[in-house]
Amino acid sequence: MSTISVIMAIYNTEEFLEQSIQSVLDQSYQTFELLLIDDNSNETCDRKIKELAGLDNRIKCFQFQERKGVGAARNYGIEQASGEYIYFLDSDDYLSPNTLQLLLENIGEYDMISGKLKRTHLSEVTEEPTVSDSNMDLKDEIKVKLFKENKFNLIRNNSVLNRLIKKDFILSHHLCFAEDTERYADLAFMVPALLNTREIPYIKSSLYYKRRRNDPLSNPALMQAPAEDRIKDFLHMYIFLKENYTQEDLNVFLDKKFLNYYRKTIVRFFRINENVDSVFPQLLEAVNRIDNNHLVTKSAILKKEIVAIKSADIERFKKVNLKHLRLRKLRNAVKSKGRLFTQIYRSVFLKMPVKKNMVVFESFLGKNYSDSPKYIYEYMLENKLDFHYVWIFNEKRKVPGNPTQVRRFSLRYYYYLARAKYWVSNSRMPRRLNKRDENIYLQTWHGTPLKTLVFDMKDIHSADPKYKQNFYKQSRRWDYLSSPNRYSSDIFKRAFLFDKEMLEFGYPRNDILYQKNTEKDIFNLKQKMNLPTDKKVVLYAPTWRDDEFYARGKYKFTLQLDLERMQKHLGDDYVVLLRMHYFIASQMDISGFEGFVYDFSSYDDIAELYLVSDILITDYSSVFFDYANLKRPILFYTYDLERYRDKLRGFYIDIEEEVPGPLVKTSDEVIRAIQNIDSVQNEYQEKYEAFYNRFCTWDDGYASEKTVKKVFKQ
Ligand code: C2G
Repeated sequence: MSTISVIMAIYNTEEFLEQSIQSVLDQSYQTFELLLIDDNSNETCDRKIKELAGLDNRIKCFQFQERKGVGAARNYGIEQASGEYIYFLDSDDYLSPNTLQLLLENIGEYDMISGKLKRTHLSEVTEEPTVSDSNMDLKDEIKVKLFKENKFNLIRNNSVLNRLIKKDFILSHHLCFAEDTERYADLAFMVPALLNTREIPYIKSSLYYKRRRNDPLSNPALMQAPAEDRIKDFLHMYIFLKENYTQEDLNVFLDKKFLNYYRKTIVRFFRINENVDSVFPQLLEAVNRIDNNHLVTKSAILKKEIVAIKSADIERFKKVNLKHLRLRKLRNAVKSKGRLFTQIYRSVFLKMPVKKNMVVFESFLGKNYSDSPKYIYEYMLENKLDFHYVWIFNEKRKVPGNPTQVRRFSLRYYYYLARAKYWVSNSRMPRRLNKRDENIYLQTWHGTPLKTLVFDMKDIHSADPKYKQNFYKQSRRWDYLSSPNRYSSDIFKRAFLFDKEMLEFGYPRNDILYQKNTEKDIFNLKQKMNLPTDKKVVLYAPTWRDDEFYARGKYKFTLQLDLERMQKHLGDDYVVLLRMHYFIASQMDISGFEGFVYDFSSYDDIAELYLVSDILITDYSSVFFDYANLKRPILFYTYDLERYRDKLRGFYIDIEEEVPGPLVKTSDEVIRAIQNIDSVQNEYQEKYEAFYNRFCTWDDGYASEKTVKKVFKQ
């Protein structure tokens, strides 16, 4: 039995380490040693390494006393390895159980064999083939790369990962990683490896999961470092390889790689003019090594730019580069209407002066007239404050006070956002908007958190994998943040990394629950909604599921309430209002239930629905924190609690202990609880009071007033 030495360089990856190591221990091929090279990680990570090293006596630990980088750590691993084969695994990645077996079974006389690299944001991937599945079609899927084309294309991803390599081959060609660069160190290893091989087999079902880190701020991966560092490493490696190897096919590959990288990354980096100075000397050194023949097919402007760099005249280069950037902008602008508008926004609207008395409001991404922005606006309107009001909507609608209405992402949208001094919104605004120095941005947010938020979240299961990164950038612009209770303030500070002014006045959106909770107002509302006034109302308002979507922002929802049974048992006394979350794109089918079920999913303001309903059914939505202000009964229809809490999101409070109502799992339990709602209420009275005291005492009907006085100094 041959031994595989799995080499893992580790630097501060304690949160991923266990899974990574476990995936090696779980391999179907068990003759291996696992070398952990700790590149001077922090204490928490050290502790984790020691703890995990005790799991199995095939794990061997080595520790650097100072940080040397991944290249040095891997080279050290090769020196220490006793196996006939070497395999590199990064300490935040993990393997499918049969990866090593498949590689070893098929390497034969070759020096190296490759498997497939899959990128993922998740810690768990389900669609892995099993050993027996993949054995069946093994012959078909092993592709031997014969290098008919340029063999260096094999390292388009620059990486040594998921390749099983014979140790003799490494030693006889003195293959080692670069130690003087943090990134691209693999190329120093892979280039001579390829120069010395004719063929490399590739086996598709041997899987390596490469983790895309979703939190580049708290714990960046190497490639998530600032652009300047990455560029400098790239240029360094390009120069090194050009200096050391002259083979024609390698040179074609390297120049192509350089020019692509230049176009895609370096030119963008130069959008800020001063950036040129920091990399110019190294860039000049690199460009001097380009073979002119490889420039022939390139665009005129790129050629001109390369010539300008070669002249070593930085001012001349800056001029040409500026032209290139302008040309690019123009090309982008004509490509789509959206881009054109953004260009006009940047180059025209943002140059116009800011209007001191203009306020732009947006609620739930322009979907409706609701939530705290609505109540702040109405307070300002009723008190006749001297402002020009603008609302962002997806469609035109009737709104009191006749404000200016703009369609989201229209040219007017950009115009008003550029000119208004104040922005009031309950969710994030797109990154492409620039906040100006005079701008004041009030973020009202949209709920007391039950589900973990942003930087408290681990894996991101939603349709937007760049969520954390984008959130961070977008939330840096918030000047004020509304908070409904002390609990939320504490979480917002941590989970949003928010350090500006928290408005601890309760939620403006809940003012109405104190001001309009009268029989007369409720009667009027029911009439406005065309609801029967002689029946009790049950409101069902669930949240969305992060992993069920058609596309970004368009989530699926399958109704799990048995409407037929509900009608049979409750139909004489109750009507049911369905209210889907604003992300849900699925249409509710309520045909056959007319007069019993009403779909209020596109109704503007859920606060009005709270007022007319006698019982709320929800799940993990923040709606119950608001509804509790009314002290009316709440049922938690949590049919997928384990999956939602333990896999998708995680909660801040113990839902089984702390919420002010029962957790029910079936339609029958929902029906029974409604039939016995008085005894449910009695049973939960104490918990309800404790809940109210913890989450609802800041709401008193005056949050809008206090907010306006603070933000608008009125
Ligand atoms: N909402 C609604 N109808 C629903 C669910 C929610 O109108 N069926 C509104 C409520 O105002 C609610 C808000 O959208 O408070 C946020 O909805 P959540 O279900 O709590 O989910 P999410 O949008 O993910 O926000 O801190 C709060 C969290 O960020 C949750």
